[in-house]
Amino acid sequence: MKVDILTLFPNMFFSPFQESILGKAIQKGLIEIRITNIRDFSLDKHQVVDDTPYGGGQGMVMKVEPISRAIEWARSEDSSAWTIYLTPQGRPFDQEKARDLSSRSHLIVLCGRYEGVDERVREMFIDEEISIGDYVLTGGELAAMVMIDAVSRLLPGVLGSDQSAEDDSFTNALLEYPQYTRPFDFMGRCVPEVLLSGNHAAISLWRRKEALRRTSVRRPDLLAKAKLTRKDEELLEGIRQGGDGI
Ligand code: 4HQ
Repeated sequence: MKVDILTLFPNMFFSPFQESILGKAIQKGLIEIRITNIRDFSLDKHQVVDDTPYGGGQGMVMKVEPISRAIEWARSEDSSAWTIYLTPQGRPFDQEKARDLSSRSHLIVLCGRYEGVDERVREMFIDEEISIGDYVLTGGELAAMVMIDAVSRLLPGVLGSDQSAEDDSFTNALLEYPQYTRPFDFMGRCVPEVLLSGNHAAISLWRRKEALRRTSVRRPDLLAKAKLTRKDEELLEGIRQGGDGI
């Protein structure tokens, strides 16, 4: 997958994309990320990229011409590229959207600063507006990193064989079960015995029950949307009756 990032702050991306899983995916050539400074596309002598809003009001608006040139340049290689603008006004990002985007071969991601971009950028050059959540960031850069991270790990070969994208929370619409590693006893708090039993069926059942418990307590909205089996309903009934922590 090719990803073009258009930003006024290219340096923000260097370290996050060089580390760990994403860094390896880039090294392996599974993802190709190109970071471009929108300022390079200003033809202005002083490389101006923003201006005051028509109608007055506070702050600055990102100008349409440098952005349009940057997008056209990024797109010139293939017209199939999908252009995204990150904004709180966009559609909320979720795992389903991550999966959807992971099937594209070329993303162009526009990061806004200040009061955002001239409306004509959105009308003429943006295919989709996405929000990573109902809060206000200082710019679209961190939002772009969040989105690209979630999309990248779904690409074939990015996660090692010991990490599965399919097992995660949200892929099966439930929160994940609790995890433990050594020591068995930490200050008197022990790991649930079933996890040491070697009984894989019992372990799977315990994990499913704990995932259901956690989801019903913390995210009942997710539980309502989840496709539950009859066994799941039984486990939930057990949780409700058992009074074991819920
Ligand atoms: N911003 N999800 C304002 C966000 C944001 C979000 C990006 C701040 C765009 C102009 N982006 N700029 N939330 O808060 O994506």
